Amino acid sequence: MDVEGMMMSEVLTTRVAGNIGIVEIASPPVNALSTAVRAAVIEGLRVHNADDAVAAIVILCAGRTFFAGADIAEFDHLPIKQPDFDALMTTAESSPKPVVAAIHGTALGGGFELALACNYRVAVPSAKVGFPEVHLGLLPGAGGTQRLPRLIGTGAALDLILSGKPVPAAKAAEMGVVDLLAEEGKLEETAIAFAQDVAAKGAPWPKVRDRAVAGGLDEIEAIKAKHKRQFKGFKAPGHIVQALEAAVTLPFEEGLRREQELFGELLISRESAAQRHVFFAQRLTAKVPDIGKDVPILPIRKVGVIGAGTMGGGITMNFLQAGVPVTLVEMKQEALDRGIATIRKNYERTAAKGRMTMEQVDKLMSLIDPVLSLDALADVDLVVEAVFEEISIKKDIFGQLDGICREGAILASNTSFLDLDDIASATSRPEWVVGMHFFSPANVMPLLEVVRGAKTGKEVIATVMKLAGTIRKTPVLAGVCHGFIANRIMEHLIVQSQQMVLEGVPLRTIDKVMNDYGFAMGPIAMLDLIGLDVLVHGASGRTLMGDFVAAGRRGQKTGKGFYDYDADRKATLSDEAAKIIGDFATYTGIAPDPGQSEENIRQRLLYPVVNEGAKCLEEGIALRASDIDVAAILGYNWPVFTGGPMFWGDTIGAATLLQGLKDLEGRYGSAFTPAALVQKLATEGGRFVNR
Ligand code: T1G
Repeated sequence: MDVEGMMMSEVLTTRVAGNIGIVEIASPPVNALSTAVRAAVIEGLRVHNADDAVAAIVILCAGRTFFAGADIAEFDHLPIKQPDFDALMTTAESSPKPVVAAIHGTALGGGFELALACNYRVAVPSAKVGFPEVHLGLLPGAGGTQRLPRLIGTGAALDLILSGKPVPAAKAAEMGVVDLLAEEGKLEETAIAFAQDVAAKGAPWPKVRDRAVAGGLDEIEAIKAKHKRQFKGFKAPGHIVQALEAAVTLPFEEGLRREQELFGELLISRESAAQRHVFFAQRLTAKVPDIGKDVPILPIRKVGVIGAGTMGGGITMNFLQAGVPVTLVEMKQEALDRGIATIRKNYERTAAKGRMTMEQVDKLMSLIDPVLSLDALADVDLVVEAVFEEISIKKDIFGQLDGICREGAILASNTSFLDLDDIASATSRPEWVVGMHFFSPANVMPLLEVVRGAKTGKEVIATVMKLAGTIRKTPVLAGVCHGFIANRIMEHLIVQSQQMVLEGVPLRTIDKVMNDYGFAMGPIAMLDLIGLDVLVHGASGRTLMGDFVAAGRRGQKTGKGFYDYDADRKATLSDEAAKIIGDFATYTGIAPDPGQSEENIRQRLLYPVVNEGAKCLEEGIALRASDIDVAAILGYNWPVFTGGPMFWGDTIGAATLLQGLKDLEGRYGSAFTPAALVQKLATEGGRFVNR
């Protein structure tokens, strides 16, 4: 449709400013390069190249950002439709008139690649460019691995692509990626003026493809070493290296073809499907079906944290970093002082690494109001209780808060497994009580389980789910049960590990099986890291952990637990630990079975986790299977390239899972009794994760 010399379509607007043709795309939320958007850009370029009045072309986007990459969802529906990315890049790069990319927001993935296929790039300082594909188990598959090294050199290009991190426009300008920085708010006019200049200067206009690649294979080796931790279990980093090697050794067109081959292999890989699942899963968790945008979000201007120990201190730091003042309550001055000192020490350690200035440390610390009485919480908007995991203590505190806090204050408990409804019953306002379960260290681990009590109000849930983003956490809604979601499903891995240890399975074999699956740390090593005294808390009767603790073997923190640890925390086997295990095995009378196969160990550790996730879905404890995956990945570092326990369960298939559980149930009892949902999916051929 032609309106005042403009061609409008759903996503494309072409207009002319003087002798400059503008291709404007509007495809919210992030102008992802879907098939329609690719076609629109090609059409816009065609229109302006056919218009004799146009001397140069500017490509820009409406809304919050320049193209933020491919439409990731499109990769679940292969083959990629025409016009594909190669058609788009070729059209831009072969334009007879100079093309300028005008970048704001985040030009990522294919968006960055389109900018590199243009002759020039103009950006505002707040813009960023980058290749996050590695986080999706992919590589820049539209020429990025071939063009970027022609601009910034092999090593810098490989580093940027392997890191997956965005680069601020000013840095990109220093690197030669951005040709001109525009003033904020003046991107379009600056890009138009720049285009007029280049048009006036006349052809030829530079093409990235015509530049030589600076830096050889030696640079690749050096950067590979820097990123070596990334390679274990992941497929994309190795393919990215091969693509950069092609850029160094092959002519441009052949390098493009090699990149396409490597991209195609990744696109159909299980790892990429898993990582793309996690991308969407993490953005789904905040959506609660019965809580719409009409439910009010309450302002959280001031927070109270009760308990200045490890958890309370970490929780406090989350709010300080979001600029929210915290009234930190302890019962004794000495504990309060210790808590404050620990927070300061954490920040000073960050400052020592150059990631913060001492002025910023002091500013953050100034947001803490340390107090010794709950009465100081009368005016806070939210209280997060982080005291000892003892129900009577928590109920007493909530009973006091009921009489102290203002009406409309949210009362949250950081309990990791106690009954939130029981805690809420200690107040006259259970609709204001919610669980905010952080994972240790609370200022680092990204998962926040938001526990919805039977009476928790919708605005409380809506507010806390939104607040999670403010304190840079990913929220997962959980119902009330022992352990909520992450601890509940992962408890099986800990219980089965101990059982196998008592059956005589070598510690290192158990850890190796989980390392091979993709966990950075095996379950036995993890127990030593958590601390055996922490795990023994609340247990009744004699336990293996209790025997270790009695022998002074509390884990890494004491230099000895299941393993012995040297000054570098390197683990070695311990005769003393072996004796403790043997004595306890004799005490329990457990039948020795030291020769279990690695496959049996793997199924015994992982199948009950998936099975418990199925029970969480059946009971409504978790909203969706992908939430369980996010909880396991962010709470326990479940290997992201498997997609998480439920996505992985789908990968092996419900029928295989069911048969495996039945076999295990026959040998090891009811811990492996298949959930009804597993039986149902096995019968129907269904999946846990449906997107
Ligand atoms: N595809 C599809 N949907 C996307 C998307 C994408 N690339 N990026 C964001 N969304 C959706 C997201 O699911 C959410 O949807 C909404 O947009 C807002 O996102 C060919 C192969 C751009 C920094 O990996 O990093 O190009 O929940 O909540 O916090 O070689 O989104 O509202 O329904 O994250 O402001 C490479 C991924 C793709 C960029 C904005 N590009 N996106 O963050 O918003 S592969 C990426 C992001 C590729 C080429 C290769 C972020 C953001 P909903 P959001 P945000």
